[in-house]
Amino acid sequence: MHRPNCLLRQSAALLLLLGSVSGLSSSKFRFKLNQLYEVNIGLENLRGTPLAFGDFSGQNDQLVDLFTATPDQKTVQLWEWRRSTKEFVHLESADIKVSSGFSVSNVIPGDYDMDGKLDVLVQSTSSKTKEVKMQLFLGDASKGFKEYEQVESANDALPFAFDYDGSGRIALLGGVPWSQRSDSSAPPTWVWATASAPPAPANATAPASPPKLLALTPMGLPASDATTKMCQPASPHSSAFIDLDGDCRADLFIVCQGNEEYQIWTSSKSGFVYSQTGRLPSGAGPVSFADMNGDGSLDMVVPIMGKTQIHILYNEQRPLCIGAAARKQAGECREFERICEADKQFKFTPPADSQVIDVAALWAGETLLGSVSDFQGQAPPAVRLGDMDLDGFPDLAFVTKRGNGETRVRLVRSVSCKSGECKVGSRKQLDGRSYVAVNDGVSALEQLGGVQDVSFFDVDGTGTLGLLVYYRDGKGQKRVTAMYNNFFTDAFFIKALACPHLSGKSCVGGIPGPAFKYVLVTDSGKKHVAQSAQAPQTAYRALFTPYTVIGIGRTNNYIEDFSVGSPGFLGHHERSFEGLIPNSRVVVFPVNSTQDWRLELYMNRSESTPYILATLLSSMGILAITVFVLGKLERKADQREKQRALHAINFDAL
Ligand SMILES: [Ca+2]
Ligand SMILES: [Ca+2]
Ligand SMILES: [Ca+2]
Ligand SMILES: [Ca+2]
Repeated sequence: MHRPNCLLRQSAALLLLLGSVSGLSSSKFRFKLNQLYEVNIGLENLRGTPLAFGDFSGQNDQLVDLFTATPDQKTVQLWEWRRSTKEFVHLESADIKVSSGFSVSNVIPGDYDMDGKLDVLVQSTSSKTKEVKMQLFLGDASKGFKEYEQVESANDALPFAFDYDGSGRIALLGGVPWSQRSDSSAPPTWVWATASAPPAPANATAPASPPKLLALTPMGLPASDATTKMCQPASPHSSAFIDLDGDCRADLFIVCQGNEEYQIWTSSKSGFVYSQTGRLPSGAGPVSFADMNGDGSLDMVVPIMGKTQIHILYNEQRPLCIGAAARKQAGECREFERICEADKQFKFTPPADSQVIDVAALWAGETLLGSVSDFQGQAPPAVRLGDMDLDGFPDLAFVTKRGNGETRVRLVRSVSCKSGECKVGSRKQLDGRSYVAVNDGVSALEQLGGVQDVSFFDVDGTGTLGLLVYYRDGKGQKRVTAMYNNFFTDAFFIKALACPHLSGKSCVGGIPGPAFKYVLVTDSGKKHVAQSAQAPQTAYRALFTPYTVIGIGRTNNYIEDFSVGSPGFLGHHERSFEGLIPNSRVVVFPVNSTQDWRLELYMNRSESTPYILATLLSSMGILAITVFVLGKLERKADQREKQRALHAINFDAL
């Protein structure tokens, strides 16, 4: 299905029209003004901390369910999204209790056994010993979860999800495990991955025991890389599985112990190869990634905790070939047809040259919130990146604190720079962006005090990113609420998700590490390539949704080139699809050994669909009436004609 063909488009349009019949009566999220609205979506009764998003029921609708921890952090709860009532409902049968002496610190949802149903890995920490217990629960997509295996414990830092062997299966990467903690000669990084099934003994009568889905082994690296050791992840860390050299294949980004340096290991056919070590700004909080300047490379956004600065460290790669014929010959730029080509010379802007957003200059007297209060095993809240206005450039959401302890969610929009005003990067060659405070239409956010954390999510599945806000109310109770984004409902988007092809039709967890790279046209008509990543971080309540929302601005054109990369080591790790329709949901099933990737396209209902349907139905009605009336007139005329003919014959007979 390389090109979504005409028939597909027509049937999609028909489905869309039929779908909107039910949509005509739904007005839960119809608002008039361009602003944020706090919405009642069943979370009023929730007490606890949000942990992760996942699609438990797996209806392929890209609506998400929410995993939370109870206030005492002893139980994981699942809040399931009900389509009919448009609200979350606590699914009590899916509650998971953790062992006594341990507190839930994180969950990593995903399809661990590849049966098309969502499973969940629960990470809980002992505050006394720092042991991180990990339990894998397999889901049944309706009632809840059953414990499958006790995974070997980690020590202190939380392991995060990646693809170890290019199979599309979820594996975990972490530091020295609990069982090796006193062995000073133990390798610094370890992997929890699916062990290959042991061959059944020839004379066995009983079935072989089921394979371990997350068996512990030291991290294997190509023999050629014996010189540099992979560093042990810091605790807490913001390590990620994300494409950083531009080949659309996810690489490893590890925040090393001490929180001053990071290492990048690029993915290749032979495994993970050492690329570079870099420095983080001092006092760095959790690193977030997004293509901030829309040049096709994923950049770093680093808050300085408890201070007022957010640093943007640009990923400097070969630029696209635009009006640079000479450089094209020298191979200094990236051609449009080869947007998923690696640039081995890539590097990040050093901290001294980073672009800095000064929070205090936008909101006087406010600093970044340094920690989430009253949460054990915590990490500082990250800067959340999402394209709120769908213009193709990520915007920021974060939590600030005033001197008197009041906290607020703040939104910063990325806007274009006046030409030449902000050249960024170490050689001042990249186009930067300007960042402006969003102060209008956010009164719903202003009213919320005691905010602890925020994340982006698409509330009703229509493609605009709303907010999930975690706060403590006046009585100190842990609460969660949602904000509906009614600012920019007229811009276009693509919602993308890459899934393991083994899981068959349904897609619940996605796979770790896919990259989406695409050619966009800005509102001013300029072409550029941008990149997005699918849930690149999974430790420390990273709160990514399984799908990726990609803003494509107000140009209602087909997407010329939409490239998808998966971490596979075999054969083809990327494919490009042409002619995607704006406002559609795209589900890709990569088959890395062949070019047989499957792309499914779903159209989203737009605001005007009910009117189009009404117009279509009324025109059909008018046509039907016209046909009926004309038919009747015709019959009458026929009868008259016949009678006249009859009279004529009788007259002649006389
Ligand atoms: Ca499963
Ligand atoms: Ca890569
Ligand atoms: Ca970039
Ligand atoms: Ca934006």
